This record gives sequence, C-alpha cells and structure tokens, in this order.
Amino acid sequence: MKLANWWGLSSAVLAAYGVLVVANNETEEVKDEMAKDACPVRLESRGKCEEGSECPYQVSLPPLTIQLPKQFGRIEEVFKEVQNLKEMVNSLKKSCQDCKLQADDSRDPGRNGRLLPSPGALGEADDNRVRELESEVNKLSSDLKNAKEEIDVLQGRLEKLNLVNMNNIENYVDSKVANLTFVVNSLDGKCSSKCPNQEEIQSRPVQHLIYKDCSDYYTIGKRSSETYRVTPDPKNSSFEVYCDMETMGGGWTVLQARLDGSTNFTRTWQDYKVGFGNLRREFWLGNDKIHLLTKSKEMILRIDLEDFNGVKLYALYDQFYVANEFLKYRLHIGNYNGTAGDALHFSKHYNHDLKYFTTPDRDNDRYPSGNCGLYYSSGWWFDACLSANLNGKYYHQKYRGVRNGIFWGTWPGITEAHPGGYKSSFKEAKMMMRPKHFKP
Ligand SMILES: *[C@@H]1O[C@H](CO)[C@@H](O)[C@H](O)[C@H]1NC(C)=O
Ligand SMILES: *[C@@H]1O[C@H](CO)[C@@H](O)[C@H](O)[C@H]1NC(C)=O
Ligand SMILES: *[C@@H]1O[C@H](CO)[C@@H](O)[C@H](O)[C@H]1NC(C)=O
Ligand SMILES: *[C@@H]1O[C@H](CO)[C@@H](O)[C@H](O)[C@H]1NC(C)=O
Ligand SMILES: *[C@@H]1O[C@H](CO)[C@@H](O)[C@H](O)[C@H]1NC(C)=O
Ligand SMILES: [Ca+2]
Repeated sequence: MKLANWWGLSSAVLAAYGVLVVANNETEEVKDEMAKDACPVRLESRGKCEEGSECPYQVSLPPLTIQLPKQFGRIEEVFKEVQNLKEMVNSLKKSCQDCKLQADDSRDPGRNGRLLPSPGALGEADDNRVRELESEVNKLSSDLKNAKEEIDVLQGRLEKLNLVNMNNIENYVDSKVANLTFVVNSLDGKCSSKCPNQEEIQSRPVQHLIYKDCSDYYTIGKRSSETYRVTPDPKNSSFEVYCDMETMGGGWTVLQARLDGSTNFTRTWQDYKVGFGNLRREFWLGNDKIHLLTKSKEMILRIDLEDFNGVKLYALYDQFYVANEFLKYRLHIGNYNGTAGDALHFSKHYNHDLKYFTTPDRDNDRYPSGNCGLYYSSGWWFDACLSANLNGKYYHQKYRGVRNGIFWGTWPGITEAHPGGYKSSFKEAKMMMRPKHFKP
C-alpha cells in the first residue's frame, strides 16, 4: 500500500534529518563534553532566511563560525508540512476507526437485541443509517485521497531535496567537521592555559586527527616522500597513498606515476576503479579513491612530464574533481598554468575536460564508431579521441604505428613528422593533487 510506504519513508527521513530539527529552536547551547563549562559551543538561529541572502543559522565555536547553507531553512519548511500532514492523517485514521466502530455497534446483536440481519431484511431506520455511514465513508475516502495526493507531492519534494541538497550539505558539513577537528586540536593547547578546568581537559585524550590527504601530513611536519594512510571521507575506508613532499612545496597526493614500464596500464574498468600497480613505482591510485580525495577538499592538479632528452615540464590546473562511478568518473579541471602546455583543453574538438572515463572494456568516449580506450590501450577521459593520454603504453624509445604511448599533445615538437613515422614517448609522467588553499 502506497500510504504505508510513505509512513516508512517519512519516519526514515525524519530520523535522518533529526539533527536538523535543532535549527528549529531559538537559541540552544550545545556543550562540548570535553570542555564542559569551559568552552561553550553555540548554535543560533538569526532570523529569516530570504532567497539569495546570507544564511541564518550559525554554530559558534570560538574562534570558529560556521554558516549553514540556506537549504536548512527549506528542509525545515518541508518538515512543518510533513508534520501537519501527519496530524491530518492521524485524525483521519481516528475518525475512520470511530466510523467503523459505529458500524459494528449497529450490527452488534448484544446491544440491539437481535441477530445479525440479512441484507434483504433491513428496516428503514437501518437503511438510513447505512446510507449515512456510506456517505461518511465516501467523504472520508475522498479526504484520504486528497491527503494521499498531497503526500505524494511532498514526497517528491522531499526526495528532490534529499538528492539535490543533501549531497552538498553533506560535503559542506564533512569539510567543516574536518576543519573543526583541526581547530579543536589547536584550541586544546590555548584553552588549557586560559580555561579554569585545565586539569580536567588535559586528562582527557586528544581526539585523533583525521588525515584526509598528504597535505595534512605535511601540516603536522612530515617531510619525507613516501606512503601514508589517508581517510578522505570519515564515513568511508582509509587507504595508502604516495605523498610527494618535495615538488613545489610538497603536500601532494600522487594519483598516477610512470617511470619504467614495470606496470601494464592496459587494464579493465574494474582495475582502474580500484587501482593497480606499486605505489612506490608505477601505479594508478584508483578512480574510487581519486573521487573520494577530490570530493573531500577543493583540489588542484599537477602533471609532471619528462622526455628522453631530459626535458622536464609541468602543467597545473587550478581545479580538479573526478565524479563517482555512477557518473562514469567524469573529469572536471580548471584553468591551466605551467610550461608543458594545456593539452587537456587542446582545442574545441580535443578537450578532455568534462569527459567520462573509458577503458578497453567500457566505452564512454565521444568517438561513435569505436572504443578509444581499446584503440589506444588505455583507461582515460577520452574525447574523440585524444590530445593527451598519460595512461598509454610505456615505450622505452621512439615507436611506430598507432600513437598509443604516453602522450601530451602540446609538448614541444611532439606532433612534428619524424623520419620513418617514428613517434616520441616520455620517460616519466606523474599526476598529483593538493588542496587549492594549501600553503606550504
Ligand atoms: C528548544 O529546546 C528546549 C531545550 O532543549 C526544549 O525544551 C524545547 O522543547 C525546544 N523547542 C523547540 C521548538 O524545539
Ligand atoms: C578552518 O576555518 C577557519 C575559519 O573559518 C579558517 O581560517 C581556516 O583556514 C580553516 N582551516 C582549514 C584547514 O581549512
Ligand atoms: C598488458 O595487458 C594487456 C591486457 O591484459 C595485454 O593484452 C598486453 O599484452 C599486456 N602488455 C604487456 C606489455 O604485458
Ligand atoms: C565509499 O566510497 C565508494 C567510492 O566512491 C562508494 O562507492 C561507497 O558507496 C562509499 N561507501 C560509503 C559507506 O560511503
Ligand atoms: C601561473 O603561475 C605562476 C607561478 O605561480 C604565477 O606567477 C602566474 O601568475 C600564474 N599565471 C596565471 C595565468 O595564473
Ligand atoms: Ca565510442
């Protein structure tokens, strides 16, 4: 029954949003257990949230202030409507029960002193009573129908809010929680000198820091390039990554490396999804992990290339995001800066930005009559097909035939015709990311 489904959904949604209801309250003091009376944290509502205006809810943790997005206000509205509907449905249910009881009463032989009558044997009074009940039932059922329609509409709105806004809000809150962890830990030092209950605070263990990516390790003083364990999404698993703590200040989380051809990059969708190779040599970190890392913070992308003549150039993109598997790991890159040329946005016809990921066994490219991944032996964000492909085959020298080696289309001289149709390749390639606002 549809209605029953709705009840399930609504209570699940109410439970999931339970924390948001707090925003309903006027001013509430939330006391951190750790710092009982010492350091109060406040969540306040500061008046109406107008479309397009600043948002009214704020959590204050000295000296940190979080502005909650205005969608919170909309969720609150929907809550109220759902609450009203719940009451309406409850009262309808109750009157329906009353009505059923009355109908049972009129048939009760103990009360009316006679046996249950057959339908043909009803008296006129019973007829009237039955008609009355009938019309009451009709009215109730039409009320119920209206309520159900309204519920359907609201359900649609809730689902939409859930899909559209909860993702943003979740990311937003996640990032703020990560920030809070930092702030709380740094406050711990300051607080103990100012606050009265310092002994109590000092005796409690400091909450373990979450290292979301290599820049967090850099921040706590790690300076050697090696593997570290990161947890970009506190709700998801943690995993090992290789950190480059030297290039341009360090703090880089490496997502791809080529240097000797020891790892085969002609791989399936599943391999590119989970990652493969050796983190200390050649590898692809894995599209799921790249997604989690680029989702946890605003990232930039750096690509380092070296050819067999020892020329080293780089490309820097001021934004880097890889969508989830459902969105086929779509690539989002920002503006270019650097020395190697902007091969990812080569031209209108060769542009890797906003392209889906393709592997030899999964064709999501823009080339209609074939699979670019299969043709170029690689998993990559192919257009139709390429002006860059850092996951091509590793050639130790010049090669002939299909241009399926590591390729960067803006490299000086790379597209010039060589005698004998030879194509040049690269000795080393590396792709890595770092939070946009990271300052080494
Ligand atoms: C506001 O919070 C107080 C104390 O936590 C509680 O007693 C009250 O019912 C809340 N009011 C609303 C409208 O939620
Ligand atoms: C955390 O937030 C504060 C204030 O909002 C800001 O100054 C600080 O740079 C942030 N820290 C990180 C690591 O994002
Ligand atoms: C790499 O793997 C592909 C697919 O399994 C295979 O066809 C190819 O021969 C391998 N290449 C090398 C150099 O081993
Ligand atoms: C963890 O991340 C992966 C990759 O994005 C995703 O498929 C999975 O649903 C996530 N798991 C949880 C518990 O969030
Ligand atoms: C590129 O980066 C350099 C070095 O950080 C900087 O000086 C320059 O302004 C940047 N150029 C653009 C177009 O952003
Ligand atoms: Ca295709």
